[in-house]
Amino acid sequence: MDIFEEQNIPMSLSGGRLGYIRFWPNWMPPKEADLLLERAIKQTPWRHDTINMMGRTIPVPRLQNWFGTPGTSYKYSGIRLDALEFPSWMEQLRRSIEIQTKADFNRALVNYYRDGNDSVDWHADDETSLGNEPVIASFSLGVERKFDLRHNLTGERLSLKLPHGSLLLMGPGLQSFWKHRIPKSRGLQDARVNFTFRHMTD
Ligand SMILES: [Mn+2]
Repeated sequence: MDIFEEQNIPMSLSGGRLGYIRFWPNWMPPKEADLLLERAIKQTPWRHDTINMMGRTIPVPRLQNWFGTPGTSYKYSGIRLDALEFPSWMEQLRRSIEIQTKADFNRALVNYYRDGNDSVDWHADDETSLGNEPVIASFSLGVERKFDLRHNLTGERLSLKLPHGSLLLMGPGLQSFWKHRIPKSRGLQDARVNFTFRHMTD
């Protein structure tokens, strides 16, 4: 493996509150990633959920679905996602990512950013159901999007670009000390699909 395919990104100290990140910008070969993107867009039963904010119903600015142990569910922002069984192609992806990251995953939130108008606002994946200091692997397909990080106390900002086929491991500290987002990207026409693999107890 080319040494540039794996980068350890030191998150600056921020009062000793480190967030652990590992990044493989060229994790999946482009041709394989192309096929997987096409498959993900076609074969995922996309949901378009709405959230209630101050008495108003607002569509979530992206499509999504949730995979894991059937009969379980995941709740965030008032949305309940009942787990679908991993299709075999996603199961294969899950296992490859487990091998690369040496972590265990049994859930995936899959997001479809149809174009630059789709986004996810500042948040941390810190629901109690995800356990203490969750480890989350984020795999990106499709058009490159910006991934912003902001420290909760210092306001320090970091930005990464997440290209087609890249793998980002968000480790201890990242959800408790930082928020992250995918900002809108004006004029961008192309789609991105993102898988975030997580671990939850059944
Ligand atoms: Mn997130």
